[in-house]
Amino acid sequence: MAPLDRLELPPRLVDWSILAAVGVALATGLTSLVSGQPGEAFVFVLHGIGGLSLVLLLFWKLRRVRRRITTGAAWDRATPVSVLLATAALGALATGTYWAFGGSLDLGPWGLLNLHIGLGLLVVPLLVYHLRHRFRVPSTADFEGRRTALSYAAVVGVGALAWRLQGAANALLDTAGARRRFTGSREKGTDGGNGFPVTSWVADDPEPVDTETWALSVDGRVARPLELGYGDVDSETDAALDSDGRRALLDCTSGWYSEHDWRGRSVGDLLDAADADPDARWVSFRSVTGYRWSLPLPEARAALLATHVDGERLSHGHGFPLRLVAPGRRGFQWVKWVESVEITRNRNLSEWLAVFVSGFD
Ligand SMILES: Nc1nc2c(c(=O)[nH]1)N[C@H]1C(S)=C(S)[C@@H](COP(=O)(O)O)O[C@H]1N2
Ligand SMILES: [Mo]
Repeated sequence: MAPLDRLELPPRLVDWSILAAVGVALATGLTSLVSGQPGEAFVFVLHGIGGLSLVLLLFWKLRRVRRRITTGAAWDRATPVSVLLATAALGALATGTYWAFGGSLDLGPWGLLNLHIGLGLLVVPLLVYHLRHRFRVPSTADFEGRRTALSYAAVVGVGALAWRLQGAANALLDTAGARRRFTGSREKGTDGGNGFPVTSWVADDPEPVDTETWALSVDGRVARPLELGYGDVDSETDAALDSDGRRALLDCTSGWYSEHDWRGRSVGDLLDAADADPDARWVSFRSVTGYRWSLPLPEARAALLATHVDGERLSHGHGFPLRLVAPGRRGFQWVKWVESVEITRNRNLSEWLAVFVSGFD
């Protein structure tokens, strides 16, 4: 306690630093959901350091305001929301830290990371309300002094050090947290065919697709629109298109990853067969449920519409008859039960909505 007492940070500076650290944690947290390439690992590192700095700053802040909360007479209109805000923030920090150390939680269709994301998002409206009632314009006096600068550097330094120690402790104890990918995800069911987890949004739960009536359409900015039956795309049968294989890793934002040998149709071949407009820029993949996602044309050409995983025909849960395999993209972009490939000039931003509400009629 004594060394912390000597590190005196002016209250306003603590408050502003908390705001900055929350901003970093939120921005990196949201960005992390669409980051999966090794070059984007820094997003996850910053998220960890931002979160751990926040633990320290909140400790300071709560020490300062605790009497305003424990003394009933000091409560005003905004206090209940402030208490909720502190609860949500501490909850987000606790779930994030617990995850990093290998913890899990079974909440039916959701897990610990979903709870972490939910609490983190809950912080936003509560913080906006809190700021509307408690915001004070800072003065330069809040930020002056060598002592302040030193204390401040110590906070960030301790945050980064805590992050390093967390990694070392995980490795030493060999926790499940030590075996996670740079995205934080843990391995499940690699090379085991259809045996890996099935993850769908709650409302995205179609009936098994009937290949008698199912067809894949390839249209939009193409000279020759295609309509293909399952016999035309099945990589087990002889068809007009060659089958293609690829090893790729699916990394779900709910915290697991799985690497497999996928086989199916190269999207590039399909686009060639349909004579796609080379000036088009986006390829949209749509599910029978309405769920959809787009990839830039060059990336789409290198992607696969898979019929098989590790030599097994895809199960219904994994997207039979056809699912997108988009190497380097996060799992939610790997559209299942694909029935339409559309080549477009501009990206259709409605897909951001579709990934959340598809399946609702
Ligand atoms: N149509 C559709 N595709 C979908 C989803 C969905 O809910 N509906 N879930 C996505 C998510 S969040 C992930 S992680 C992967 C999971 O694929 P899997 O269920 O085969 O493991 O599929 C993606 N594709
Ligand atoms: Mo996912």
